[in-house]
Amino acid sequence: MSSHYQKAYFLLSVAEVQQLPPDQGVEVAIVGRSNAGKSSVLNKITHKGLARVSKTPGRTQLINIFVLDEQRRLADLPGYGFAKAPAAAKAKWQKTIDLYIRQRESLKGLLLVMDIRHPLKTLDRHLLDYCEHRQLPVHILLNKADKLSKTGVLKTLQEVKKELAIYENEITLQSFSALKGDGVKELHLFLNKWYEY
Ligand SMILES: Nc1nc2c(ncn2[C@@H]2O[C@H](COP(=O)(O)OP(=O)(O)OP(=O)(O)O)[C@@H](O)[C@H]2O)c(=O)[nH]1
Ligand SMILES: [Mg+2]
Repeated sequence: MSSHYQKAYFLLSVAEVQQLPPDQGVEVAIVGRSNAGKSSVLNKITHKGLARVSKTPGRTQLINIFVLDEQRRLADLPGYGFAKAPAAAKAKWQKTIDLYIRQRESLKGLLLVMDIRHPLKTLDRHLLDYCEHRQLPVHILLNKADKLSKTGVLKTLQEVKKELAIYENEITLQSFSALKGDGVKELHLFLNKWYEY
């Protein structure tokens, strides 16, 4: 059922992990390179207009917390890999994400959003290495699938899957289009498991 997700509402934005809401229940975080479509994915799985979608990459600099119910949250994390970001901002991102993943006990797993045309970039791999180290489950969305043919989508899914075989933590993947809505049902079903709906 997608109704759980349609009820989502924005709670707050924080710059520091210390400002996050109480660490209880289940939290799922959306991560990925700047411009991969994190905010668009969030809108698609909840409702339109929840997260701001920007045309300028690197807009989401804060951790935005959305609430599904008292025990379930979604966190939209700042995007990484924005070439024009100052070094200080990049360092800050790394520190924040590192702290967040390390300390957040309610964090059930990461939704890693990648542009299907540019999967597994260096920073995505760093993040996956880190998640493996911390034994954190990751569900990968190959977003913007509308930009490829059906064959192209299947081919990329296979190639990425092959590359993920080296990881020992739980990693799953699917194609997605925040534009067209392809993959939403599959993602809801997947999230239902993490949220124990
Ligand atoms: N064609 C296509 N475009 C998409 C899709 N998802 C997102 N976009 C576009 O990609 C751009 C970036 O989307 P955002 O959702 O703002 O990306 P983001 O990852 O949240 O970006 P930051 O917050 O800057 O890190 C926007 O112009 C979106 O309209 C998709 O599935 N297909
Ligand atoms: Mg965003």
